[in-house]
Amino acid sequence: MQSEYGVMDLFDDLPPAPDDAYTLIAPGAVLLRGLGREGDAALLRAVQTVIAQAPLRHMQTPGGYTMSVAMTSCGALGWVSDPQGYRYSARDPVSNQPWPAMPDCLLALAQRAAAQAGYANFQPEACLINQYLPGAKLSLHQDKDEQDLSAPIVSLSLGLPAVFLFGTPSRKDRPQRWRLVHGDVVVWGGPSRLAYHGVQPLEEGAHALLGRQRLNLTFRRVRV
Ligand code: MD3
Ligand code: FE
Repeated sequence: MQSEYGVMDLFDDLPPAPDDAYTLIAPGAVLLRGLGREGDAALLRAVQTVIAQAPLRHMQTPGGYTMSVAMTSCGALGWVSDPQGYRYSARDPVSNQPWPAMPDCLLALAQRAAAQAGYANFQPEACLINQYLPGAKLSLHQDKDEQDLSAPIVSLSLGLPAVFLFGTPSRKDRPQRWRLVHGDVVVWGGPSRLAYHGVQPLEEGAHALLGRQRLNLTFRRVRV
């Protein structure tokens, strides 16, 4: 397989042959440019159905700050934060109800993306939905609260573009910057699964379908 890094040669099992939209951005991190663009209206409707049942909310960090990103979840598990810290929970603490089911079109897209990146049988239990309004950002962090670190995380970006920061598993390494636009899907697995990452403050703008916001969905396998 060709790649500008040549790193795929290090894998015993090569992922499927890349098409035009396949970009290896780091070992184990595959950008599928525009994979979510074609079905965007249906994807957005599905997200809006979730948000109607489990509204977006600004969570508190364990350090006592309020996040600028508003979040909610769907699927068997969702992401919650309280004074005890961050964790996955089967219920939405706002409603005390189970999270809304993961809509089929969202699950199907995540599974298709994972398969294209070389992960067959991806079964996400959680889909976290992040809403960025202009100025919202996400500081550099690792996602390590999932028990199953062998599964990738799949992300879908919708709406306004964002500058995504992507480092390595060492906080000392200076992150790369990638512009993620509407419809971009990225699969983060293998050596990239524990990479530090973040999002720069969202620039002002208006997207044709989503208006003055960016939505990011992350699909996660939590339990082994
Ligand atoms: C690389 N979200 O929800 S998505 C998050 O755009 C999160 O809202 C960002 O970081 C956003 O935790 C980035 C891309 C992403 C998600 C998870 C990763 C990249 C990742 C986990 C490991 C490595
Ligand atoms: Fe993250």
